[in-house]
Amino acid sequence: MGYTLAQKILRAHLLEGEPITGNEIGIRIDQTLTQDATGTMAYLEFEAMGIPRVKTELSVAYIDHNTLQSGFENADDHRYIQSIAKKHGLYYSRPGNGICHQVHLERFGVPGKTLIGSDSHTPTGGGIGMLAFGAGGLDVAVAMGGGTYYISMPKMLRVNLLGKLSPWVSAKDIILEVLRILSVKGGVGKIVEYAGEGVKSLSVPERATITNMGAELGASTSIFPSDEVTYEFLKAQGREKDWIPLASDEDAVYDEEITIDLSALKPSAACPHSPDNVKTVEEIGKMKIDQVCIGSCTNSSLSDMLKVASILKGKTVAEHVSLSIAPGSKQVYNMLAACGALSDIIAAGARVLECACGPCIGMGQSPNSAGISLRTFNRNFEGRSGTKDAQIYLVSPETAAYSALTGYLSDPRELGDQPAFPMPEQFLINDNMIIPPASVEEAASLEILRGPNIKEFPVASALEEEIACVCTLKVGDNITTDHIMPAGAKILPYRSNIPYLSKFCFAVCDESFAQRSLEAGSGIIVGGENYGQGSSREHAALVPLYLGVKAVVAKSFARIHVANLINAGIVPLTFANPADYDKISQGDKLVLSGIKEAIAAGKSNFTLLNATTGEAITLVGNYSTRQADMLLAGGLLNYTKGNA
Ligand code: MIC
Ligand code: SF4
Repeated sequence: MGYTLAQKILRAHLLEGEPITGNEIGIRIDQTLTQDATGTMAYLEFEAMGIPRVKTELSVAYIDHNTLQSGFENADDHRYIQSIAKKHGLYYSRPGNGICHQVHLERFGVPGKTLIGSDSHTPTGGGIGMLAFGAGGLDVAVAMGGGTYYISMPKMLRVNLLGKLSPWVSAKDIILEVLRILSVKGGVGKIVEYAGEGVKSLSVPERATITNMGAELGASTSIFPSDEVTYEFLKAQGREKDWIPLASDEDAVYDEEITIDLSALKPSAACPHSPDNVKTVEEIGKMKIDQVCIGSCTNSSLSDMLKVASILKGKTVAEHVSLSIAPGSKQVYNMLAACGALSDIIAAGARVLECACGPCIGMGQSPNSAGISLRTFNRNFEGRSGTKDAQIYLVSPETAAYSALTGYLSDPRELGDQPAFPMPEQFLINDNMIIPPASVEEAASLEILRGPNIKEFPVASALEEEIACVCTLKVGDNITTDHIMPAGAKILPYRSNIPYLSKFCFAVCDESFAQRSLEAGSGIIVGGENYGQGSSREHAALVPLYLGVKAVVAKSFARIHVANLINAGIVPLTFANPADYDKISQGDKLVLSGIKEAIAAGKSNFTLLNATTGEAITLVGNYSTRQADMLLAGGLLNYTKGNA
């Protein structure tokens, strides 16, 4: 029996465990990346491990999220990360050089290698055949130190692509279709592999748009084969030496398969407030819009921008619309300038932003009250834009640019014939904004530059015999990390200041949660399905830890978040019977007696007593031995110290 592409890469990197679906396996990580919003914490954790130099083949620290410097905080964090990178053996991508995933694809990604990044969209690397995972900062810190990365062996899902896209229909419309079919939970526990004759017709940036938004499926990662298209891309980046051909075996066995006929797809949009709430532009109908934002790690490649420029050329953005455009990298920006396309963008009235995440993470460009915003981004969670009642629609660059001109959500197929946008034979290569690490000798004398915004981060204590506390919060299905620990321009500068951040924990759902938790001293959170979907931010575990949260009981969890909870020493449990969710109300007194003994004994069923109602509820916690030991020790840092 043959193997799928992902299985082959996993097997080639396997360090521990049997690669049987659902088993915990440990793999070797070749490359890591961090961005600045999660990076500061990841490097504080790396420092706490006391390892002088990264042990990966390549580690890169990017600055792309917290680029708005409205106080000293972000600039201080940039300096801290820069000094860490130089001293500890990492490459440093300076602010202005671009969004981590776009730059990594252009300059560093290698087919067949493993990559983990402290950002949930790290699977973008799957566009060139890398096996790339989003992870919490602590997991990335461990990998930088040469440690094993653990995942539960995923199921394999094949997406069979047939035919070719019609003019003005885009890679974004493909992944929106996958999201429509599978939903934001549909990829949980799975690796999504793209295959079929349709693959050949997709360029690397198009493939990367698709693997990028695999994060929104909840998938462990997504991957395309490495073929001639990949070769041409790497060659144009001056990196043909990095290319190897990769594909799944003919007789590979998949757990699931779906087929998409590319020629049948139409321009689509993910409607508020979920990336899987997908309808075609036709179905949504004529809708007046207030804002259009083009960019983000999903859709900011040169080809995306060239399409946008050609649509905007010689026209003017509709009077009632604000259009912002952020090219994904300095390479893209520079090439747009060199070929004159930037001039078309500027002339049309677009507000050109620096190469960074920007509006995608609420760093500026929040829409007007109840504003309708079309964005080429990957997430439209409530409040994420910075305007609580804004209505965000996720669309392709083609739909975005054309709609910006008409002022209404519009179908770009109305534009008629589509010109060709071939990939350049040679990208403009200039790595002058990537600083290499210092030599080992030089590194020894380098100082780490710390600003006053860096505060101590919480570390759990060893698990107690029993957890007895109040349910301090009960929430519903699909709670995102943007609910748990919101981002945005006002809060993001405090990612290295957990006490300050904690004031905003769950503020989108319940503004009094933080205060109530501090007063209670300890608590249990109860959630529905897919709790913790979205970003990789470990702050969504560290901040609740700081606020005394001991356990989270949910119907199901998102992959990265559950790993972050365990790393932090918070016990994640699911309901044996999801209907028991109704047997707990906020404010109930809950008791998990004998939890320590049960986890130590390797049990997977636990009894929770609702002391307020007197009802007993069965909970499940299927921990590997390593995870159980981490929970007993009070998180990964304590566990690692204990094993040192
Ligand atoms: C996001 O898109 O939500 C982020 C901001 O990139 C996060 C990381 C973070 O919270 O810093 C992610 O996707 O992991
Ligand atoms: Fe940045 Fe948005 Fe991509 Fe997250 S999703 S890495 S905030 S561009």
